Amino acid sequence: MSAKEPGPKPEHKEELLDEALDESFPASDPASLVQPEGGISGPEDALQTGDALIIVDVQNDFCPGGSLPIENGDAVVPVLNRWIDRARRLGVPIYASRDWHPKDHLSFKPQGGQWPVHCVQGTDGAAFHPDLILPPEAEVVTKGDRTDRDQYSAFDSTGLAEALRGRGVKRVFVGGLAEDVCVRATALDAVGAGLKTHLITGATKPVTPEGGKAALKEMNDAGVVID
Ligand code: VGL
Ligand code: ZN
Repeated sequence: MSAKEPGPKPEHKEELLDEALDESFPASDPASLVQPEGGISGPEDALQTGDALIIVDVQNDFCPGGSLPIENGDAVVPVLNRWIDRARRLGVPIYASRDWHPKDHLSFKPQGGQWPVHCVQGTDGAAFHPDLILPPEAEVVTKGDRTDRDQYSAFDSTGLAEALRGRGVKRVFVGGLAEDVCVRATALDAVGAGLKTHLITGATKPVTPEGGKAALKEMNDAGVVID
């Protein structure tokens, strides 16, 4: 009889550890990805002082289970949380737009419009996705709140361009929902407002794949940097 218990084989233990590391880190050398500020490196490292982060319509109705669900719409949330974290560390302003319709909005099918009833003011469907970590200093940009017209762009009659100019913002990073509707319109207007504009491709999803493709081309042709 040996004093030692015949525990699991060492090779097995190492395999488990390797698996655990692979799950928590995107690359094989985790230490190289840790930033001095304590973050993990990723595309959001492109964000710098003088930029702004624009998060478009990450609301329950545009996510699975909502009334105008976008396939994998909620997949943008963890990615945007990393961008928000980076923005907070740098003091970069964060703007979060919301579609905020009256219950008889002209874009709704019962009113003869194109869309199912969605993002009705004050409803759970109009709330931001519960996992989106919006800090208190994030500015909410409300749009689509007039009965008789739609506002796909976060720049449409919201004062956003003026607010960005007032803060000296020269470059914006745009993500959210939907890539072929409100993200598209917002990114195109950002270019129109003279801002260097980047689309965060890892943080946006389209209503339809074809719409997404067309929107990407259109944004690219307009000068949006497709990251
Ligand atoms: C949106 C459809 C209707 C959007 C808003 O936020 O992309 N899409 N209203
Ligand atoms: Zn809408």
